[in-house]
Amino acid sequence: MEMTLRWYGKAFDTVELWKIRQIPGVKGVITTLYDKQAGELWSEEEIKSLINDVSEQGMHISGIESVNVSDDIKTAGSKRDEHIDNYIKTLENLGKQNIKMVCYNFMPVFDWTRSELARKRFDGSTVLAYSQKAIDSIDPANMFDSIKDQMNGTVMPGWEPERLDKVKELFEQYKDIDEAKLFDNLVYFLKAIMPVCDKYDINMAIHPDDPAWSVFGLPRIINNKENISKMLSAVDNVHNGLTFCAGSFGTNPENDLPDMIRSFAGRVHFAHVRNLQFNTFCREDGSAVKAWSGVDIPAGKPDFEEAAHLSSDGSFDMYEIVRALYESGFTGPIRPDHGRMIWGEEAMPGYGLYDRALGAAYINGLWEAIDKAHGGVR
Ligand SMILES: [Mn+2]
Repeated sequence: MEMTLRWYGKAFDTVELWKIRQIPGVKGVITTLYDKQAGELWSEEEIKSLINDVSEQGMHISGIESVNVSDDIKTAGSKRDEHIDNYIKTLENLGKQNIKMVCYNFMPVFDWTRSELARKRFDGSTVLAYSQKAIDSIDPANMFDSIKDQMNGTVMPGWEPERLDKVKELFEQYKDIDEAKLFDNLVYFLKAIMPVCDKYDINMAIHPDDPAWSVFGLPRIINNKENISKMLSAVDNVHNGLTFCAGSFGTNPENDLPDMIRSFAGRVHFAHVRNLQFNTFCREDGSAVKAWSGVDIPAGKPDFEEAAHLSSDGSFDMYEIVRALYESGFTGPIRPDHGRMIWGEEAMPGYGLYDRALGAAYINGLWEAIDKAHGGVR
């Protein structure tokens, strides 16, 4: 694996690259052209300039998160083929610059959903949190208003004001899209881009839906082992792979994360590693669940908050997650995911420097220990 950190680019990120470079073991960043709209072409010049911004700080780009997929591609809208052409050319331009991992998602309307961006924890840190009760009481058209004051003046990915202005139109665009149609549109997209991925050896890494169940009645197709298997076999090409996001799949405690990692060995091209603390959880019918990690979660509508990466701070067994990555032969970029806001830092919620740096150090420690227990082969 290669330890990396996500970075939103010079113009958008509150965290500077020279600081990221001082995190032990981090030489690569995961980045994007943050001001590009989904469906737009990324020119070679723009990509070169991004590479230059990173390399002048002594670092390199380990992958792109994300090249966003447009709503027309997701809904088979009138501009689908035009946008797919642009996507193919973008991949070609990235491939020519030796960028070989591209993360994307196929979620309708909202890239991810949380009800709070700054819930206070027992230690005074603040974290992103999800309460089903709160979500159930929000009109999706007002979702942006409900959290915009918590963004610390930043623009969060998937929550750009110009996009959220169009929320009603977006819901209209998705009204006839059920899970089967969304899946067909994903397969259509993947089949169209596989030739350019084969040519440049680009690993596509779809990001799971977050949370891993339907929100506001929107369809969800990348949320559990069964659906991932279906997606990987529908386009059975090694370049059609997965971002294993522990925090997203893990929103459903019945998703056995180590088992999923092992089952998808060879198709996991990117890993997001983080921990969640469950306060309550139940299935839609109200029944309690047994969490894969063995922790007891009181039954009740889903309520979880993001925790520090350390296992004992949340509900996941992080050692088992990292061990499954190691033992399944994972070689791609890995990054700590959302961090808590600590030590008075003001940054994009989830994307401050301090707690993500602690996360990187902790994951590196787990990896080293697991590697040495296996004889230090990697
Ligand atoms: Mn993630």
